[in-house]
Amino acid sequence: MRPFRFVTIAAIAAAASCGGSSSGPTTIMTTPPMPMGATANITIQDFVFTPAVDTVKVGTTVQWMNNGPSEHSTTSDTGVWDSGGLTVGATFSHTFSQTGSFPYHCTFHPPSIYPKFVGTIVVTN
Ligand SMILES: [Cu+2]
Repeated sequence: MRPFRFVTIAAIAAAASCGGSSSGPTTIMTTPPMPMGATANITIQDFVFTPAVDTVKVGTTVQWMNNGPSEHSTTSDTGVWDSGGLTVGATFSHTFSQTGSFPYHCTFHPPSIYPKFVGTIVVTN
């Protein structure tokens, strides 16, 4: 990978240096290579997150969808993310870039009243 990438950059530099004046658009990828993260889906219902515990790899984007009928949120217990109010059918996504265990709840139906309406995202390498 590394030798190929170096050669590619060298080729682009060479092309740019001998181009001199701007002769039309040059196609150069400006977006750095991003790791293709997986996605995981969690549904929110009255009153449960499914799956309640989801183990994902670093870089995974987790998407919550509210299947209602009430308005809900997915809110990190430690302030890592907060969807705010999600109406029926609304989604919220968060990409996990660090390992750890991330508990969350719904601010509209707090664990003090709905002790089983909680979830945890476990992020591993
Ligand atoms: Cu709720």
